[in-house]
Amino acid sequence: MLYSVKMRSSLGGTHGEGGRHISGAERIVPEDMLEENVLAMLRRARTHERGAANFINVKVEEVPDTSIEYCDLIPIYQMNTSTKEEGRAVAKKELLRIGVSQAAVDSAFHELESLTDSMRGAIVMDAVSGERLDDRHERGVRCSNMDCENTKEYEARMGARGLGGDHPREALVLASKVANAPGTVAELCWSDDPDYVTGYVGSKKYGYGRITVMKDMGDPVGGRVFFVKPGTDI
Ligand code: WAQ
Ligand code: MG
Repeated sequence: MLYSVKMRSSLGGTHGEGGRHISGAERIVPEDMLEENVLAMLRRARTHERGAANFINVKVEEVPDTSIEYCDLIPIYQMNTSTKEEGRAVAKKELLRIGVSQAAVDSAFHELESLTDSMRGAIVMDAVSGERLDDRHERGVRCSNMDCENTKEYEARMGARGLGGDHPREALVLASKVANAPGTVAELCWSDDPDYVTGYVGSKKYGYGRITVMKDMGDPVGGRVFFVKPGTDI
């Protein structure tokens, strides 16, 4: 039997309402890994670089094997950049190459660059008109219920390529689920962890386009945009 473990944490609110988002994470793990994963998430929320959370919600739930759908991870390619300006220019070019319109690229960067603090989820955007389709403000839409099938083998292979650790794994798993969802054209992401400057442009067409520098060191504002085909049932 597998278990879903989900954590969300915040700082400064009451009962998790109104505070600042600190971090969220989720795994799907076998029973014998459950306790260590719950502890790892508690530790993560309390020692996060965005702040030590004072509200932490951990949810544990059985996942029936029959409810699981498998898909391949999208292939990784990398674009080396050294500044935020260079990284964002590369991301824009990559989105256009995938087939997102200029209007939608402009709209996405306008939305993300006018944030004063991070969102908890993603903006869903029409890949042609650039119109924002969700009405969830700073909550956005969260991609959920996902993990890689074999974490040990994954870590061994990715570690060997210098891509071990939580950030790349979680991002690649999320990007793969999003890229495989009906209607998705592309995804744009950079982290809200102040010291994590790497981001990516994801798509089913080309894979996980890792962009080494997409923001300034110390910047706590990150976000995601899911670009979808016009008419997609969101
Ligand atoms: N669903 C939708 N949007 C999300 C989710 C989710 N499950 N989790 C986070 N977001 C949004 C939210 O707006 C966050 O502010 C933003 O994405 C950034 O989230 O080295 O760490 O978890 O290859 O900070 C990418 C590069 C790292 C990894 C991304 O994102 C690599 C990262 P973070
Ligand atoms: Mg984060």
